[in-house]
Amino acid sequence: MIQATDTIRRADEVPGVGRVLVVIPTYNEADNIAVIVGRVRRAAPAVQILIADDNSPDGTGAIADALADGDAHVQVLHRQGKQGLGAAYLAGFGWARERGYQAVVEMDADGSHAPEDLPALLDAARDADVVIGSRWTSGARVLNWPLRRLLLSRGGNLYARLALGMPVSDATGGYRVYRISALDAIDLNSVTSQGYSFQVELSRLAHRAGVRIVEVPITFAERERGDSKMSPKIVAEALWRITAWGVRDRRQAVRRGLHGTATGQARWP
Ligand SMILES: Nc1nc2c(ncn2[C@@H]2O[C@H](COP(=O)(O)OP(=O)(O)OP(=O)(O)O)[C@@H](O)[C@H]2O)c(=O)[nH]1
Ligand SMILES: [Mg+2]
Repeated sequence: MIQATDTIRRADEVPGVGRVLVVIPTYNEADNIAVIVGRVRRAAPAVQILIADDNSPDGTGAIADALADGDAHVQVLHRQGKQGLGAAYLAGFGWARERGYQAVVEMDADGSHAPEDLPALLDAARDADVVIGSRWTSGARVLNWPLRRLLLSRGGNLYARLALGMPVSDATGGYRVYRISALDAIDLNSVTSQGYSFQVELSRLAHRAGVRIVEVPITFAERERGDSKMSPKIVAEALWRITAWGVRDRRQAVRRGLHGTATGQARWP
């Protein structure tokens, strides 16, 4: 009996990491959610999946419920309305912490983040607190992205790196593993981002907390179905927030007599 329980427990753990919850935020992803859940289940059978749906008008929540009914590895967090990616992730992180998970994964529902890359990310998490799936490191590939999106991502990352002094190639990327202990080291209550500057904000906070961050090359593909939620408002939010953080960091560095260096940088691998 004890042996059987042990076997079940180990089957639901990722070696060297523990119990892992993949949080998939959704807003109008009815055409994508079943496909992505199926791919995650095949690529990483040990992980649990939480779909964090913001009451999508296209019925994504009901499809998610049906998936959860048929699979004990899938659960759904129904949220009241569209509150942004950052809020959905923070709710998912809290859900994971309350239930004793050791790590959470961020993954888009639209197929841009290949579940087939997840084993490599989890493998890297054995020796890291945060793993960033990077589009802009050696060995990564970006498929079918229009030039304007490529330029936006490269430009945004260059700006974030220069403004915030973070030696990370893809601070805006949203395919990540966080150990819960790393999230505990970050003051999540201070997070204010709503759109995809959430990813930059968490990169910055992790960097400042001095946790171990590694990047793993991924194959990123343009979404095939459904509509992007990217908007000029989301880009503008990222731009002004990065600028404000950069100014604040520099002021702090000056006050500490460390002009030009960022806190925690020496601990970055
Ligand atoms: N719960 C929730 N999920 C959201 C919200 N906004 C976006 N998402 C989800 O977040 C993920 C990323 O959104 P996308 O629209 O793909 O944004 P993006 O990847 O930056 O943009 P594209 O590259 O154009 O697809 C998807 O799974 C969305 O369904 C939101 O307000 N609430
Ligand atoms: Mg997308």
